[in-house]
Amino acid sequence: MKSFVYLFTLAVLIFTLSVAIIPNTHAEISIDVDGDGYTTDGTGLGLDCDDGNVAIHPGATEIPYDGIDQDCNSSDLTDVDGDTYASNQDVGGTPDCNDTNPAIHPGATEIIGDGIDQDCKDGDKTPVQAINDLILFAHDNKVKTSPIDSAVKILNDKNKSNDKSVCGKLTAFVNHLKADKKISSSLKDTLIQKSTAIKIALGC
Ligand SMILES: [Ca+2]
Ligand SMILES: [Ca+2]
Ligand SMILES: [Ca+2]
Ligand SMILES: [Ca+2]
Repeated sequence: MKSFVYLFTLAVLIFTLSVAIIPNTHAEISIDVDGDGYTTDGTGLGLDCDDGNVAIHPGATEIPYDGIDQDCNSSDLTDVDGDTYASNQDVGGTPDCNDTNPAIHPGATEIIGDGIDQDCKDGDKTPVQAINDLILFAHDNKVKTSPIDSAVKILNDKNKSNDKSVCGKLTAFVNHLKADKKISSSLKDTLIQKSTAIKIALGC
């Protein structure tokens, strides 16, 4: 019995010593090589996605379009104005022709005749170009345009005094659209939106 107690005590002593002497190989080693306070194991100020660059860490100033993720949010900044369209400096996707203005992007509402290309397509439009495009778009969608067929001629005849008559023609076209039950509501909405934009440009 004595020898058993002796052996047991010896075993406990050896185990205790081994735990104390052998280093824990699984322990995390916190590293902050670049000294920005962010580490490779998330201790300190947080996890650093590049421990070799002091300008890269969570909360760092993001530099747009450089292909580098400075603020460690997993991507470079390619949409500065936050309109969900990446800048034309970015490769791929639908480009934003003005990444400092959220009202300008592909598919945005074009304000006719203001000198600015809001929808990033074909530049700004004059009211005449817009009516021409409206007529072509309507014909492509098999919609009759008789109320506005003379509008382009009226706006192009260099006689400003009759330009306002186009307002009435556009109103008649919109009423004709509203009454036509064969036109889908989405197409109707698009045509009415385009017509309304031209009326605004003409000061109707
Ligand atoms: Ca860093
Ligand atoms: Ca960047
Ligand atoms: Ca934009
Ligand atoms: Ca415009």
